Amino acid sequence: MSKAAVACVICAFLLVSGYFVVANFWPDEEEDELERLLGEMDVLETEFRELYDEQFELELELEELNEELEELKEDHPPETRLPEIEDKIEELRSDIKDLEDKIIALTEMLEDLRKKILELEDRITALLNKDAEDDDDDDYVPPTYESGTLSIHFLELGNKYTGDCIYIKNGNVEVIVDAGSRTTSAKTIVDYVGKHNDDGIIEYVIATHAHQDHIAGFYSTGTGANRVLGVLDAFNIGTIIDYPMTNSTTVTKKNYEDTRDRLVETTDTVHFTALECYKESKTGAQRIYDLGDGVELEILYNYYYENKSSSENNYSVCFRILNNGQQYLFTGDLEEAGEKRLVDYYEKKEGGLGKCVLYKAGHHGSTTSSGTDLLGAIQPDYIIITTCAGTAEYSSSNLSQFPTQIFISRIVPYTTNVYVTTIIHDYSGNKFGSMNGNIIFAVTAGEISIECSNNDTILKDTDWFKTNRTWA
Ligand SMILES: [Ca+2]
Ligand SMILES: [Zn+2]
Ligand SMILES: [Zn+2]
Repeated sequence: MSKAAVACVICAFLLVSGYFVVANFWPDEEEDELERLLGEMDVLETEFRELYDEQFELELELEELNEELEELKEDHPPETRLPEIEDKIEELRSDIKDLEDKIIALTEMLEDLRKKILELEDRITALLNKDAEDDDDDDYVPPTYESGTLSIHFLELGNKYTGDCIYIKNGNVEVIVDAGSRTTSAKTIVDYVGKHNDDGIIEYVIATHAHQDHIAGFYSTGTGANRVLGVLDAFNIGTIIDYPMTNSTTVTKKNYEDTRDRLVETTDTVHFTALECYKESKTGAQRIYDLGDGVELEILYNYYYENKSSSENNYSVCFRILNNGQQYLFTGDLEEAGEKRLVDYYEKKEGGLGKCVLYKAGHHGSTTSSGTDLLGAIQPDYIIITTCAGTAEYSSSNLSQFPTQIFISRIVPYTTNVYVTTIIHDYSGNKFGSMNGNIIFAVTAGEISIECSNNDTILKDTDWFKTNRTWA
């Protein structure tokens, strides 16, 4: 996690809804205190990351020394061993012991740091909760659907950050895909899903990749009165499917994985990587999960499940929902290189991915995803972009801000049915609001409907679009 990103996790607490900029109404001392705590958090996160990397290096070194020792012992059996070889072996053993001690010490330091970070998060939450409660305008009641309807909900995340959380409901069978964008999104997501969930069980959870804006809302934060339940603790979880590969060393990733592992150890939750599902290489791991009423969840093969990439995004779990002849495609933040492999693989395997009525725009409508190969292969009728339109989070140049002009130009040939969750009014001033809002794509007996919490205006007809983009 970048330093700026960590600070942002906390900034998100500032905002409960829409246009309010709570910080502006704060007494100066509280604002100063918040600033101080955020600075402290920044330092701790950096320290955590550095120690984590150091530990990783030492583990590699340890592995090498152990190999060297084994080779030496093999090459020189005890009966023929010369004194200088004995000395060398002793020396190696002592080096190994030193390294092991260092690694143990580092592990303890990392654990301490993590506790400190959680405590700090607590204090920040407490400070922010003071003001946040008054502004909670939670009067939106999402529609309920009769049985036989499959609904796919693209959620707003309660802050100005781009990220994913998709809630899929088919009767009582539910899937949550990602829980972004920051730890503060957990409450927003849990509240929303809680309004729809009847059985307390989320049958499937998919964590596409280890980026903060996809996993930060999965785990709980705070203690006592400030405890905020993450998605994994708020519901009973059936099967967790996640990324087989990661380069990440962030505390966010560790917190998510620790929570996942705790559930697996202490509850009935099971966990598979997407590769285990695709290969069905573990008992219970399936390539296709039956969600009932002719609806299936199919884990697709992504080359980067088992090959290294410099981009974490390429490790994204890819899957499709098959609904009585219709296909809906989800590729997380998969980038163009990964998309090309995906298209190619399914081209060879089954003559192509085939038309996908619904496509969740890869990587929030960035230029690095939704390449022409993928779009050509799936010919989407509906595209949902989970982002804050016009966000300066990743770029200060207008045309490169999500959804980018290049991305728009690529989707123009396929459909005007394009929807976006959130919009930025003033990024540095923490002002954001709903674009379409929470977007629900619902299908009953093959009939598609789109219902949004704010409005149903398609992207190209919005004021933001008319000012900032061209439909060409
Ligand atoms: Ca359920
Ligand atoms: Zn993302
Ligand atoms: Zn990502």
